[in-house]
Amino acid sequence: MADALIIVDFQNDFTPGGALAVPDGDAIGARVRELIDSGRFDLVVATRDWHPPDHGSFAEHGGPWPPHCVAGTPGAELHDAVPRDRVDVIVDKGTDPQTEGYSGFESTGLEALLRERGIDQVTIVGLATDYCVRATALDALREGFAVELDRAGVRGIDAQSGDAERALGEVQAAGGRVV
Ligand code: VGL
Ligand code: ZN
Repeated sequence: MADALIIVDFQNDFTPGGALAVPDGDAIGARVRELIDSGRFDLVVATRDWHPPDHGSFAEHGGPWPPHCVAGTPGAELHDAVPRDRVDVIVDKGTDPQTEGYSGFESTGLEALLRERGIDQVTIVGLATDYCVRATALDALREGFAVELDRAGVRGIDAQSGDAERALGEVQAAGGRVV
C-alpha cells in the first residue's frame, strides 16, 4: 500500500480574514503539520481552489459564494501553515468558469497522478468539510481508493447547522473511515 496525504484548499481565502473564511479554518494547521511529519505518506498533494475572476460560483454571476480564490491573488495562495517544501504536488481545481469544481478529482488529472505513484490509500484533510473535502473524499472512494478522513484536520462552513457532520456521515456511508 502506498499512502497519499491530500490537503484540500487550505488557502488564505478560506481562513479567518479571507474572502470566504471557514470558522476556525486556520486551526487545522497543527494537525496538517503533524500528519506531514508523521512519515506515513509517500506523497503529499495540496489542492487549490483556483477560479477565474468571472467564475460561475460567484454571487455576481448567479452563484452562491462571494468571490474567492481568484487565480493568482494572495487569497488563493496556500495558507502559511502549509510547509511548501513538504508538498510534492499542487493541484489546481475550479478553473472552469461553468462548473463548481468542488472535487480535487474534477478535471485535474489527480486520479492519474495517484495511480502513477502507486497510491491506493489517501488521507484527506483541509477546507471545507461540507464542500470540497466532502466532494474530494466521495470521488476518491468512487475511484476505488481507500479513504481516511481526519476530523482534527478539517473544518466546515455549516451554512445549515450540521452540514459538516452530515458530510462526515456521507463519507462514512460511502465506505470512508472517519478518524
Ligand atoms: C469551497 C466553497 C466554494 C471549498 C470552494 O474549498 O470547500 N467551498 N469553493
Ligand atoms: Zn470555490
